[in-house]
Amino acid sequence: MKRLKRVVAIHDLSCFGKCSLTVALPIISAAGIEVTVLPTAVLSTHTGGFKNFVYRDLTRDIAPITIHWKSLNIDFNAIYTGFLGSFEQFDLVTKFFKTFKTDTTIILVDPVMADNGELYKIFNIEFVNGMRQLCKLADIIIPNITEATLLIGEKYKPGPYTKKYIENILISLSKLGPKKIVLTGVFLKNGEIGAATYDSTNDEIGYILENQIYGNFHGTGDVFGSALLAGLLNNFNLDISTSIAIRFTVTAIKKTALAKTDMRFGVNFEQSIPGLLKDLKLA
Ligand code: PXL
Repeated sequence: MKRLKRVVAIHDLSCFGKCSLTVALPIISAAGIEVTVLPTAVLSTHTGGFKNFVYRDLTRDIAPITIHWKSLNIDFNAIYTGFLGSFEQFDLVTKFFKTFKTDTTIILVDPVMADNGELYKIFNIEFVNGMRQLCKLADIIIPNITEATLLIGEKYKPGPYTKKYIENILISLSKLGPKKIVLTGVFLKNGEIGAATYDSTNDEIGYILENQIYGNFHGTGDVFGSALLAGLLNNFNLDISTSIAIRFTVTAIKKTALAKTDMRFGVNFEQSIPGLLKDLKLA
């Protein structure tokens, strides 16, 4: 039996309100991939819609953790970054990439910083510049439309979008450096939602669109990113991995909407895992 592939997930640990590490760890593990975690911060809840959350920044632990792992000769098939806890973490994560990247490592950066036309309240424009630098080092980035427009320095525009508009964004993003882009929150007409993919190595653009379920469900970007990476590491291509991840995310949102759970609490991805494993041909 071959050894498991291994991902290192560099995100915060929001203890309540499923997102970031509390979804990356179970989803990627369920897909047969070992997950190492590097928490960027510990929060009592995520920052989306909760007040007075506890926020413990772990910036000063990142370098010693990197040095310790290097001394153990650990290697990673993929490095998956999400919510970073401070501006200083951009340099530390860049060093982490340099320390662990090999010819075959996939660096997937989710530039978590904004949604619905707004930067998350805890971040400022300097943070956007840091994220842009980090994206330059990635193989794949998975921004939503708000993050994408911030990265390329354009004004946010609410949808529906034209294919021309989306394709300009994808190409501008690829000019930053990453060869592959998955842009989320795309819709060409009202009532649908999904992603557009761009692979600059063969200049292919794809759209994966589903019926929209209204509401602002938290943590769905992380559910999507985790399932996408699970697809890629199980050897599916970018488009198939994206459609598997969208199906998984939409199923989880539907279950959550039916149960009328508080949208801040996260989505029911747990009971959607069997379907994900079928799509990944693991069950
Ligand atoms: O899901 C993105 C995310 C991750 N981590 C924290 C967040 C958010 C979005 O609000 O606040 C702490």
